[in-house]
Amino acid sequence: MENCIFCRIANKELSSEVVYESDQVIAFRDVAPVAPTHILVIPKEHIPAVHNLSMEQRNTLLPAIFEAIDQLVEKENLAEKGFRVVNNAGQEGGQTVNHLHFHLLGGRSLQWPPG
Ligand code: D5M
Repeated sequence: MENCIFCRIANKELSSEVVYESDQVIAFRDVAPVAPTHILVIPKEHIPAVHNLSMEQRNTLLPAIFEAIDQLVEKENLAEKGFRVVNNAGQEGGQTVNHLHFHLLGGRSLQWPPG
């Protein structure tokens, strides 16, 4: 989608530190990390937010996204100490980029509840 920053990253029109890529998914380091590991995992296809996924996309894309997360947890050595997967949806959910993405956070002790 034109003017979508994450579509531009997925299309390699905008540079980013890519840490994982498959046919359907790309993952890259967040430009403003809030933890030692802060990776964004996104579908290459433009989907605005998690509640916009069609049933077919839920069955195909979500497994592909969680396969990426699984591999990144291994690669970043996050399993032993723990990590967090976050999806912000909509304005009050804290979503600032309207292209579905999952934050993978780890490498420090994470607090709960979020603000
Ligand atoms: O998270 C959106 C996240 O996207 C936020 O943590 C900053 C990050 N971001 C924004 N632009 C870029 C680029 N160009 N590269 C890497 N990361 C980026 P949200 O859940 O929507 O608040």
